[in-house]
Amino acid sequence: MADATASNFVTYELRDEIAHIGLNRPEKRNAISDRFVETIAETVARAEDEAKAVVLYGHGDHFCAGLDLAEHIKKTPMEGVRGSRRWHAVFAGIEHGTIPWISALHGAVVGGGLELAASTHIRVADRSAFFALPEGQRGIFVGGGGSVRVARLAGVARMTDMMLTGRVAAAEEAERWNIVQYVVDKGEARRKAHELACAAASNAEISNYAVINALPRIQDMAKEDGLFVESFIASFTATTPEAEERLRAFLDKRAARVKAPGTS
Ligand code: 1HE
Repeated sequence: MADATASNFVTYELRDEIAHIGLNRPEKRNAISDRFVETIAETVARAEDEAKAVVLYGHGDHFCAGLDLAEHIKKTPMEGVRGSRRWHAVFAGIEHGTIPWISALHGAVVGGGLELAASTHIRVADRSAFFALPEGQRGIFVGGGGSVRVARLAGVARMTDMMLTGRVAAAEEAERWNIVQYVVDKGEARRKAHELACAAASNAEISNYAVINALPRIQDMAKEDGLFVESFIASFTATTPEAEERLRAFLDKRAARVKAPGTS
């Protein structure tokens, strides 16, 4: 472990150029207050400066219990709007930044915690993880980007069910619903997320940037517009000096081959 630092709400350490960012308010199940959001914003900026990828996890028994409900009582409508827009801006810094984020999920991944996880690029859950959107039970609505990101991952029908009925998904169910991409044994999510982050960090930076920024935007475009944009990004990335070197390394048999699963 190198450069381990802890600030209010978040721990940060750099391992193999991967930033490990830990939500650190376990006594409140990592519920996100206004100050907590600002700490996340500062940590996003630091990771962008120093790391090639990020592993995001939660300290204690849960990833994140969502919005700090204690703080949310007695807000004015405009304070609510500003708060929600701030979550949008900070989470957009994750989703549309320059480096891949992998979230390692365990315990409760609920409300704003699920919205935070949905703004990362790959989600790994251990078998203790459970997923819910209890906003309806609290008399509120998603405000951290869930209606866009969770609905796109799981589909509007599933998200509607979760919000109307309080349905809670276990890790395997969340994998079937496309909310998470990997399910691992209890306690293994952070190790698996680090392995995936290292794999992503070994790619060309410009390819990673294109994957995390172009792919979601292209999904929002008409088919022909998407194909048009794709051709420019393909050409731009393929004509960099780094691409030339990586392509040559493959042709000179200096680069690893793609291997079938289960072979070494
Ligand atoms: C909290 C919060 C919170 C816990 N805000 N304080 N999120 C929710 O509706 C989920 C609410 N939380 C829970 O359902 C449970 O706490 C958990 C399933 C996550 C964990 O259960 P457990 O038994 O381990 O912990 P606990 O005893 O319920 O909570 C421990 C303490 O954390 C307790 O405080 P204490 O002073 O009595 O010790 C809880 O009050 C506190 N705590 N969760 C504030 N969320 C941008 S819009 C997003 C909208 C949403 O996120 S809505 C969903 C909110």
